[in-house]
Amino acid sequence: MKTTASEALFARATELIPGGVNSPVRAFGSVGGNPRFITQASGVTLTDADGNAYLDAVGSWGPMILGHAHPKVVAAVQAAAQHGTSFGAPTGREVELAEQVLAHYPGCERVRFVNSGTEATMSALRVARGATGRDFIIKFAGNYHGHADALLVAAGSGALTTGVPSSAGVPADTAKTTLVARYNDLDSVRELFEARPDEIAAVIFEPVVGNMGVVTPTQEFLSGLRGLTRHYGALLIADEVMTGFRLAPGGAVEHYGIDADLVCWGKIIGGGLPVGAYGGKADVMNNVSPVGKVYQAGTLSGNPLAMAAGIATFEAMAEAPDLYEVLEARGAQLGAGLRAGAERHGVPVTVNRVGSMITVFFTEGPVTDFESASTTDTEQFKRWFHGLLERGVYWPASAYEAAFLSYAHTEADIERMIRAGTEAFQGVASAVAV
Ligand code: HOZ
Repeated sequence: MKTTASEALFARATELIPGGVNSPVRAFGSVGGNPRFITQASGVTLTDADGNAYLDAVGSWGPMILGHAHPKVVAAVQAAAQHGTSFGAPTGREVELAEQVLAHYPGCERVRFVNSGTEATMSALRVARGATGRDFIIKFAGNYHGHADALLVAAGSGALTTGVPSSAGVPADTAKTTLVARYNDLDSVRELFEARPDEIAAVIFEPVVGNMGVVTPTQEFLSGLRGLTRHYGALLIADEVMTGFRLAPGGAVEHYGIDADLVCWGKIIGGGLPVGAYGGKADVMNNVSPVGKVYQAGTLSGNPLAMAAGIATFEAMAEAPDLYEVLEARGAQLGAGLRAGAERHGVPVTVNRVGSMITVFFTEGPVTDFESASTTDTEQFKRWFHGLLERGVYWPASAYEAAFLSYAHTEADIERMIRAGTEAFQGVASAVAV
């Protein structure tokens, strides 16, 4: 596979941009090799600067639930752009998208649009602190909620991939207010509440973790979190940036029946344009300025192009009544196929999946929390990743990220992924045997 154009671009980029990328995992640092510079995407296919085509399993890390460059979304963005790209003033599209988001989350009565998932979680925390008058928060090891100071403690995703789960540059006083519990372990949460019964503003969590690879919650954990937060007067914040509108129309909140006080979204609601949002009950959200005293603002918040792309995405999703069945069927097919492929070549793996989010951990498992996720063999993953890439399958370049499927993936695409994955497992097995 010729990669000279990507190599030349990466060489130029590294002289201009730290690590040559604008988001760490893209640099291929943990898997080695040269990142592919993408020139275009359509449906399930990515094309790089050398003209190589890849079957995509990343889906821009979640937004592309319909596949890339969906005609309806592209047309909506083009039409919106003709009328201006930013006004810094309210628009009807914001109202329309807010109606769409809230209609799917009956527990939420107000929503505020921002520009990224990071802004959404950061703002939700501020609301929780403003509403409760408390400073401390609880997060879970290996959960990732964007790169705001308070949340870059024991973080997953790129922070975990690059080995800096607790970032430099976060003031010690800020990090001190972030308490870290263990995912799927209620006792670890209870202990933190018992030590500070009146000081914890909120528990923030990924209802399905996508950022230490896919890790699912137990029902007991979910209902226990609700019970503990209620008992201690703290808010429960569900970070649905990855899972919102992906696991079900009402995301993980609907899928698992979670009663959250605040929900954060991103990715799908912007149809691939930069967007985030946070919402909740009116009494909680009315703490936000200009109604309340919690300040949060943004020149590009509610941007007309992002709103248009989000609305068009919702319309196209509504026109696909079998959307969630198809996503589940493709996910199940891929999960079963990869498990069988690994078994055929004697490679011990744990495949965690919910709907169209999936991770292959190179470990016996089970993988239920950060400690067990960390047992994945990153050398084996690396080999497997490159095995896929050489065979034209673009998988997340990290052992600790989720792959995302789309409605555009056909059974035949998944078969192709399984074939490539199985051959790549053979490569892993031969390397182990040497
Ligand atoms: N850390 C992001 C996914 N969890 C990756 C973002 C990107 O590199 O685009």
